[in-house]
Amino acid sequence: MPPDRPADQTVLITGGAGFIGSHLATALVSDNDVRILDNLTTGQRANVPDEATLIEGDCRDADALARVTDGVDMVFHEAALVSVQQSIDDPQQSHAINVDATLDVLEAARREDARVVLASSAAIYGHPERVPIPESDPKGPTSPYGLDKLTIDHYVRQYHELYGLETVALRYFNAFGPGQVASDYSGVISIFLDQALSGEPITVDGDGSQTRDFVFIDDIVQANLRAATTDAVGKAYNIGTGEAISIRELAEAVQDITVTESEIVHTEPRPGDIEHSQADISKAEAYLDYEPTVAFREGLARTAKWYRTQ
Ligand code: UD2
Repeated sequence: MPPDRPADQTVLITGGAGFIGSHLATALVSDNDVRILDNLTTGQRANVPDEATLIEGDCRDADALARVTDGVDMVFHEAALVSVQQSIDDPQQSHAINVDATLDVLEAARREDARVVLASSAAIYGHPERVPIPESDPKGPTSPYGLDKLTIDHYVRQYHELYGLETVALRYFNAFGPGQVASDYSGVISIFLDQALSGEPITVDGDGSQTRDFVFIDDIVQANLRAATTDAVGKAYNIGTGEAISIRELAEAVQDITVTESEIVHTEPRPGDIEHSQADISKAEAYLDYEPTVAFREGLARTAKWYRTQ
């Protein structure tokens, strides 16, 4: 069994000032030399741990990328345009940030012979034929975001097959936790907590029967650490919990945990929304020894606690 986390490595985290990247940086800094490349569009300098080196720049800036990848052993590529809606509004921008930049990162990694762990997404499945979804099921992304993630999910595997580069794609389901800042474009948990803690109505799209597999940030980090050391490279893995809850249940859990007076209101269903999403995580369990450790209610409580301090 390989070690469960990297040590004494020179590591680059793109998007390391963002939600997932900064948690990953925090987990890695004590045992590794951590560099972060982030253009600070959505990421924040304050998220970056003191021991990490932040280079402010874009993955598509050849000079900045060459500088941060010089001598690097592994790259966690978290930088992305994460909003499905923004990708629908501007597919070219999504392609540039999500695909072109990833190719630049892959080329730089190829020069350095560095392992690449990619942030892929459950969005590549689109409307699944069944849940839980195994990795091998059909892909039918319903947004430019999903299509872009599918493209790079393929690219990282191809870089393994064509050039022998050690690559792993992690298909994140709905990640949440402290540090995920609420905005029109952010995940539903951050939006609901923000609404509940400011006494605003909690806005459930449609009847709220749609379901999601919400995975707490600590488990997303765990999956990345395992992907960094595994021998089972050249593969893609679902990273969720294997469980799903409905958006209505989520809204009620948020009411409960925040002890808010906010009411739940139902708005129009979101056009093209995915009805059910739930990961089959048996491949990650088998190859990465990945195991979800934070139960949904506990993760929600920890996230609510963080929001209170904001
Ligand atoms: C999320 C990610 C996306 C991708 C995907 C993978 C975000 C913003 N998007 O898309 O990047 O990785 O997961 O599975 O994290 N909803 C409400 N009220 C609100 C906001 C949302 O009811 O105010 C509903 C929404 O209609 C949907 C569900 O909550 O049914 C989840 O929405 P989301 O935007 O958090 O995430 P999703 O699954 O569309």
